[in-house]
Amino acid sequence: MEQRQVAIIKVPFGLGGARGGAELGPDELITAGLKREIARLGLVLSEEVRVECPSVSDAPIERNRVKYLDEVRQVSERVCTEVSRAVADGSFPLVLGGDHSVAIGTLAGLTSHYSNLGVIWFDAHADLNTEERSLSGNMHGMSLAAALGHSAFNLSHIPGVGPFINPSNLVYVGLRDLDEYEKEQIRAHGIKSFTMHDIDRMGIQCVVEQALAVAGKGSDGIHLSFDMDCLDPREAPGVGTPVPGGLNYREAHFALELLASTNRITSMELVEVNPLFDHNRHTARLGVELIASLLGKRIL
Ligand code: B3U
Ligand code: MN
Ligand code: MN
Repeated sequence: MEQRQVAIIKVPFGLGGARGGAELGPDELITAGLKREIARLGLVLSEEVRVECPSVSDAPIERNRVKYLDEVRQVSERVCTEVSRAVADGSFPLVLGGDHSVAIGTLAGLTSHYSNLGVIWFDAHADLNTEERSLSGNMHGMSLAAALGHSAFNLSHIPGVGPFINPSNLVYVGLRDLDEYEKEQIRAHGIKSFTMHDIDRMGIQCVVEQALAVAGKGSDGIHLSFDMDCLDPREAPGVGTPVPGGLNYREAHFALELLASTNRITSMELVEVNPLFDHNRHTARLGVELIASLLGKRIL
């Protein structure tokens, strides 16, 4: 990481997820000691903003097939503004979700500064569904489809938001739960994907090096989008949609340490921490440790 200034952007939004609780994620990460870790690393916390988010109590009862579209749009616009401002200030944007629909705003804000943004997406899921093809109607399963320009939902009306992210600079790590339509999309667009099978076969080091090569090729910035459900539920039980067979503690740390050592990552978001399914703040503490690894923490 080149910047020594970090901007924390908290997005307490859970209406894009399958079940409530992700809106508690940002505060849980702060309580688990995130700011202390940032200070220990000698980094300057340039700002800490809290994006105002609608919750179930102020949203109408959802009867549409795609759930809380207006709320996701509102939050996306606000996240976009905050991320864009943090980059303009010379800070490293650290977005704390919230469910993974917050990535729509993050990516929009980043493309207003980076003309060719690389994206590394750690997730059990591909988040590639469109409004028509989603089986659940949950927007957190559609964020990349929006960012790639595949869905009707987009933020191109916001002045300065760049063109969509390029599928050739997008790479997945940790996939293991895909809908049929998402599999077709990955093949059709040739999106580089390292599934859990690939991690078992090649090892996490090789996977991360290859992922960096894909995201970094010709790009002027690399965003790390880290969905906590990429981890095995035994490591990270506090997520909304756990899927067995995920990354273990050491693989996840090693991956983020490797990414940190390249100094190529220019922004990060950590999403889907859900305290309602956690035990003793375990998942949030792990999230904080992983952010610290990405920001440069070393054992020795
Ligand atoms: N692909 C499914 C499941 C899912 C996506 N993201 C999460 N779950 N966390 C969907 O709902 O689109
Ligand atoms: Mn996700
Ligand atoms: Mn996921």
